[in-house]
Amino acid sequence: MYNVIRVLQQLEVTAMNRKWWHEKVAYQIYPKSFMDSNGDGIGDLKGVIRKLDYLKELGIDLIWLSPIYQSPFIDQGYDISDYYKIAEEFGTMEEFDLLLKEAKERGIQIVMDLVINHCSSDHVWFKKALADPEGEYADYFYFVKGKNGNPPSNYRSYFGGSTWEPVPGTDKYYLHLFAKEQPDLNWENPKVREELFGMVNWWLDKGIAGFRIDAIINIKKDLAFPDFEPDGPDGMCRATRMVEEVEGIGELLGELKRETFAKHDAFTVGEVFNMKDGELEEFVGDDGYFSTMFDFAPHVQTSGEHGWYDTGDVDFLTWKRAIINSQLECQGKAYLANIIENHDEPRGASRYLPEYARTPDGTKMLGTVSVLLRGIPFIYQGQEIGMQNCRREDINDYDDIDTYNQFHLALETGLTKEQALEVCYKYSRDNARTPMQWDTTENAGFTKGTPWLSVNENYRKINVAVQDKDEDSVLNYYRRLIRLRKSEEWKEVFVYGEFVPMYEEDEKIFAYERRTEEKSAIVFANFGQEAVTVELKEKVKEVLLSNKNRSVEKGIDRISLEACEVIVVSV
Ligand code: TEU
Ligand code: CA
Repeated sequence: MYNVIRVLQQLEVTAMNRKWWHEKVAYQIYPKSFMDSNGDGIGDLKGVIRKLDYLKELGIDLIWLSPIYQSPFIDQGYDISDYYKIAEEFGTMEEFDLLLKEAKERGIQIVMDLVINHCSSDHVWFKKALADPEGEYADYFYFVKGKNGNPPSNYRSYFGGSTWEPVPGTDKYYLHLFAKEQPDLNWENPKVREELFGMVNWWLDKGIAGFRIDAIINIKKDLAFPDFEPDGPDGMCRATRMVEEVEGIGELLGELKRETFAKHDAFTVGEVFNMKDGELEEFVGDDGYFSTMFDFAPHVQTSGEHGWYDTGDVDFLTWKRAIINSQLECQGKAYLANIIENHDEPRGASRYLPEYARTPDGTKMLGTVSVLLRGIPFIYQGQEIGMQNCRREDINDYDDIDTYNQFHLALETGLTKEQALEVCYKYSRDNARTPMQWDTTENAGFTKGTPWLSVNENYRKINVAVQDKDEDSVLNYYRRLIRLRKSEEWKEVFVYGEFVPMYEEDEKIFAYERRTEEKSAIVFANFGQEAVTVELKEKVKEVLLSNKNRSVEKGIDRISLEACEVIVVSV
């Protein structure tokens, strides 16, 4: 009977159609901070090309490039002024084509960042709109009449302040959910959709594998722009209130997919926050709008209601439960993208590990539980060497619009400058944007010039060159971890196998099984400070991976784990 149930469960969890990208391991590059080839202090495409062999050796199949389009960089490239041009800071279109070719030769595909909720206020569309607020380009944006001398509604933008900015010389305002230099594009206008779809197809025709799709949940607006109950002393409410309430995004996303991605069998990963309950399959099921989307559930569970200043520390059990819930919810329905950090988040090793575990062993443990989950792993540059948050004494040492905003917000609530800087140290987006740490030479080998954002001083210890030579390093561990996931012997289990949580309520142990009908592997991690013993129902066959170079006796069914020890065994 048990076996029958097992087989049925198995059929259900593997019911999804197999897709070409399911087996891939992805890597996010933040180009500005990856590798500078010409000494201007800014990472560039030639720098990326130079490091392709490094990525190949790590086991990477897909590279997501954060935006490389022409931009005034008000929001570090997430404000695009020409979708068809490469930012000159990063290089030329010829260099981009060379990158595509060189990557392809190494079996690596390129995924671009698609920022289409908004463009830059420097985009020619917006300039034309401002020049003629009654003309056709005004309709590319949301130009809306104010109410009694006030903006049309009381929305607070993601980066603070009203989402409405006056259109000079008129009684209208334009909408920007992010910075005022990022006007929102009017998705209700068929011409806008046509322009955007044409652009998406142009890039896909070039041979990129697909897109990471920025802030996409925001594209549907309630054109009545209703006010909502204020949620702060500024009398405003988060603009997400409107985004959460409005219906009808599905039509837009369905059309986007039909007109572009579907024609190319493209891989797409959505940045989707605030999806409504029950929409999982519609978004990322077998025939969803996107191939996959990031699992942010474990990342938002401590998000402050008002900002970084009231964001709580990660509680192990809450974090673990969020991951387990996502895993179970998606089984047989969707294949999520798993991360521990990205360019908007603090470093995972600084955030999810308790202080005593912020060591190479702890970092390997965190990487293991994340990379072996069901779903496509996205490793963020520097994660594979255990890069950490970066402390700064002066707010001017940051270069991020949201960090400035959050710093001032913290001061306004009465925090001292020191306390506000501490908040930035914990949550600033620049924690993940410091230059990649390549070696022990000045500026971590990232640049021969002055880096646009100063390097983390710990680069002398934490860097690629030193770790490359050390068999026991975080880097070499990550190489083994990825190799295990992709190995002929185990990929079926780690890519398609069922996810079964173990020790679910335990406050120190993170454990789960990945299994198919034929095979099973179990991950045990001890996030606690004391040794623990775990028990297995079946007998251990072999150790597949260990951060303490452990071997265990074949046939045992109890394993004791030291603090910060992780072990992957087959049973
Ligand atoms: O982020 C979208 C997003 O929802 C942000 O609110 C995110 O939570 C914020 O960065 C937290 O500080 C995307 C990009 O990933 C981000 O880098 C951009 O700034 C943003 O869109 C605007 O394009
Ligand atoms: Ca450069």
